[in-house]
Amino acid sequence: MRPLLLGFSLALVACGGGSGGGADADEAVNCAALEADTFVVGFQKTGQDGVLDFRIMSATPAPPARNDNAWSVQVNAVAGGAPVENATIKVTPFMPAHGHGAGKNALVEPGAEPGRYELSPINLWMPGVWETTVRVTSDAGDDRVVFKFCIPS
Ligand SMILES: [Cu+2]
Repeated sequence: MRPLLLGFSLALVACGGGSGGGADADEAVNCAALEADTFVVGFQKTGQDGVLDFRIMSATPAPPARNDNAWSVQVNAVAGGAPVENATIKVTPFMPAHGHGAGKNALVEPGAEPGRYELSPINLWMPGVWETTVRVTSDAGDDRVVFKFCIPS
C-alpha cells in the first residue's frame, strides 16, 4: 500500500544489470548465484586443448578480489608432467557480462621454480564474474586456460 519500495525498484532498473551482475562499477553481486570457479590455493585446470596443465600456486589476495591481483601460476605439460619453461604467456581478463577488459595490462615474469610464472597486475576492477584467459606458447606446446572467478564487491 505504501510507496516505500518504489524508489528501490527504480534503482534496480536504472542499474540495468544482466544476469552477470550490475553494470554499476560499485554494485555488489551475489556470487553464489553466478557460475564461476571456486578458488582454492593450488586450483588446477587443464588447458582447453588438453596440452598444458595450469595451477594457481598462490594468489594475492586470496581468494581473488577487486582491483589488482597477483597470481603465481605453475605450467606443466599434461603428457609427462614436465614443467614448461621459457613460455610466452599472455594474460587477458574479461568481463563477459559487460564486454570489457581490465584497466591495466598484466605483466608476466618467470618465477622461482621451473614452469612457474608470476602474473601481475590482474586488474579485476569491478564486482562480478571475470574470465581471465592465460594463453601459453611454448616448445612443449600451446594451450590456453580460462580462470573464471567472481568478485563479490
Ligand atoms: Cu564490468
